[in-house]
Amino acid sequence: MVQAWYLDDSAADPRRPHRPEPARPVGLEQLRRLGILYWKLDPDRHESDPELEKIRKERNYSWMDIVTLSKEKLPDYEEKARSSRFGGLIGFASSTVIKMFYTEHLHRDEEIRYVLDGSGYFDVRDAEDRWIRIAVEKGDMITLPAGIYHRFTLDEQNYVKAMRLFVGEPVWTAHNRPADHLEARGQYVAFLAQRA
Ligand code: KMT
Ligand code: NI
Repeated sequence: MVQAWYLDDSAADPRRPHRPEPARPVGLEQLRRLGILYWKLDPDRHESDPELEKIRKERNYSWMDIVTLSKEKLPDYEEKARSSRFGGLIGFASSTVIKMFYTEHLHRDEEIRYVLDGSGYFDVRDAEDRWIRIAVEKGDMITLPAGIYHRFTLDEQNYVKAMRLFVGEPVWTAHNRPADHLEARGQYVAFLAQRA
């Protein structure tokens, strides 16, 4: 099961777990109330997995690619035909890319990731603006709703290989905080209020 917890206040390396003592775990139900969905899949079957196909069909995740991120390496495409796409980030040093992921931001669309190998941390803001850390690892598929403030970092393994999915043609634009004027943000805040 996916592990999540409230972040501690330490300013140490973000790749460390930052689990407070005593622990402050966060469950799947709490994540669901923030609009975050989670599935556990078998990544060894990702090329022909009926479970994955079902999710893609139900949620209209028509587009996909696979990216690899590591501390040393540039974002890398397995499918060379799509090599022009890394949200326009091709050509940046990998440390720059990784810093961009870790800058708090939101998107106008869902962020859907399926971890095929390796691991990492998605940090998301709860309804009271506190950071929750979600540790994703091999087999974890997660969607962050449009308008949620979040960030991503590799963990101490420094390696993740993930499928990115999208409804229609992908738009990777990250709107750094503050981005409260965006419609997607307004809609997300309304969604949270309606659940409170
Ligand atoms: C993103 O947009 O934050 C990423 O693609 C990070 C790597 S996927 C786990
Ligand atoms: Ni993002």
